[in-house]
Amino acid sequence: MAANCEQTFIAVKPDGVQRGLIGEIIKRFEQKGFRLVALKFQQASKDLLKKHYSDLKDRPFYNGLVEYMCSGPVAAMVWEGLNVVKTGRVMLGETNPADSKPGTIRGDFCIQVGRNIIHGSDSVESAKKEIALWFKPEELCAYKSCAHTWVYED
Ligand code: IDP
Ligand code: MG
Repeated sequence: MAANCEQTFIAVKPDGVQRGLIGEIIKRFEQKGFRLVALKFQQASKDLLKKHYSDLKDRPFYNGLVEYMCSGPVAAMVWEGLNVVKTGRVMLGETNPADSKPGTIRGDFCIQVGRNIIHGSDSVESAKKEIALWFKPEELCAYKSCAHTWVYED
């Protein structure tokens, strides 16, 4: 796969949705130059969220995290581009908004770790797993962005 076809899974969590931040978050990824390849607004099931956060199942906050994540709809997305996983995490900020710099999404829009408004894959490997969990292959759109040659050198 070409380097600029790397993909990451981004989800606006229920608090981000309720606070009207879907547009702001999409705007930041769009204006950076990343390409949206899938977008789904859904009430995720507890089963899906338990799988999504299965790595954290032994943590004391796990049950509360699953409850929070299914407390309302989420906006699930796949974004594509060069180093999008790592850069996406930089754009999100730290897990705890208190440690997130202004200019990052969590640094600008939230206060507490249990209401940190957005999820982003932490590695290319977890991105692949998360995309497969949340989307069917046919839900990912293949298209060429007309901005491509203005975003990338080649
Ligand atoms: P990440 O979202 O930055 O990748 P993870 O460590 O994977 O952070 O944790 C997943 C999510 O679990 C966090 O985004 C946050 O919503 C929640 N979380 C993490 N640590 C805590 C905690 O100490 N208390 C409550 N919720 C937490
Ligand atoms: Mg994580």
